[in-house]
Amino acid sequence: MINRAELRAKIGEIVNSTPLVDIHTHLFPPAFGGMMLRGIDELLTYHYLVAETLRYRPEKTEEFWRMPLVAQADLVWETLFLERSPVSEACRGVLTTLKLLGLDTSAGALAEYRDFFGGLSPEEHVDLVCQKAGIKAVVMTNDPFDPEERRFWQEKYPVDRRFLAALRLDVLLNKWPEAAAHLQAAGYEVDPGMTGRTFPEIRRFLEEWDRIMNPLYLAVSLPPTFAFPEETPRGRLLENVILPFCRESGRPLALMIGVKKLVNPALRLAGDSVGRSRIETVENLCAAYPENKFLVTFLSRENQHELCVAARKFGNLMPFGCWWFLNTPGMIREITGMRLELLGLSFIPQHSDARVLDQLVYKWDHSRKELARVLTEKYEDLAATGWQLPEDAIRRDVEGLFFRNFQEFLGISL
Ligand code: FIX
Ligand code: ZN
Repeated sequence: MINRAELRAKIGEIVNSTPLVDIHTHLFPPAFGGMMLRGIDELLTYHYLVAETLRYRPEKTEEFWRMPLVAQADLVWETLFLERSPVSEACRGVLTTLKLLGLDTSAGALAEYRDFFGGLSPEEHVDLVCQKAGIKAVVMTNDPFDPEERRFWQEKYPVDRRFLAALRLDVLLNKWPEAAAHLQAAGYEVDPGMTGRTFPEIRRFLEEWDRIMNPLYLAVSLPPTFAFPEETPRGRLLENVILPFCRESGRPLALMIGVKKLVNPALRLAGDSVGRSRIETVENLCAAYPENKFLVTFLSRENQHELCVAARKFGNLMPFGCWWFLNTPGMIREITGMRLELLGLSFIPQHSDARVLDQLVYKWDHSRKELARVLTEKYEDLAATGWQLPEDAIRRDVEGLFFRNFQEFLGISL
């Protein structure tokens, strides 16, 4: 008869101690200067918390954006932590991070927290957070159309091997006229009508940035209405440039589907919403391009089950993460349980989407807790059949979920 308490404890220990690769973040290493966000004021002004704060103070929205960062953080702290209990996932996350970094959350002393973070060099801070969160490496979101970021790449920033690149294509695929103007200015022979040498020149652009960044994958976020095939600039670029490049370079294409951009522009980065997407689009791509590899995450809860079913049909489809509005304990449990039941261990359970270095501490603490809960339930069901579950089998499974599935899907070793 299994000893449930022993099994539960063993699973928890393995999940909490297994290092992981965080396959999608918006983090940058210290070499990227001001693009690297860290510390309590950046934690408190995370766009999730800005949206929650402005719900209580909608009249302050325009004024909020004119405030200096510290004043914004003070307002968030006052609104969400002092005037009421910080029960939301994003609020709880700030407190989990402070607690796990050894700070006294009962004091509620912002000045003390500011002193603590102010005393850490960027390099020390990365070491501390990666150790606390059990991080082997994070994958960044790298935009070759961003003038600030482009400068760091062209200055050949010193490499921190814990920060891996992903080539982000949102401007190219979702804002073609802007991208065409940028590419023309950069000396590529493209035109908005996509005639002449436009496709081979965009291929040259991709090859140039692939050489500079050495990205693990190419990525794009897409609206719920995303369809393929599609006679649009996006559809033509995918068919004629992106998919051939990914196939020939061996780079997966990450499709992050279901974002309704700026439904409330006044909230800026916090203004995006969610819509139910069409699984047929993913099925069409996986079926028509069997040599291509697709990392896919949907933003809508309603797309999760059909993503699992589609992944059962296509080995070149790798579901990943509980993205954004789905990165909550309840959704992580629901989605991970569904994936374990339909896909076994052939998926990537989570990514943090962290924008602030310190978020890795809470996002992974919270996710590891929920993953351990769901895995325990499934292993208990297994053990109840008499199946043996030695520790090294559980460790092998968790390493698969936390980094091996990703590196095997990429066809590399991280
Ligand atoms: O497209 C994306 O990478 C999204 O994750 C972001 O745009 C979003 O703002 C975010 O950070 C969600 O967690
Ligand atoms: Zn993201």
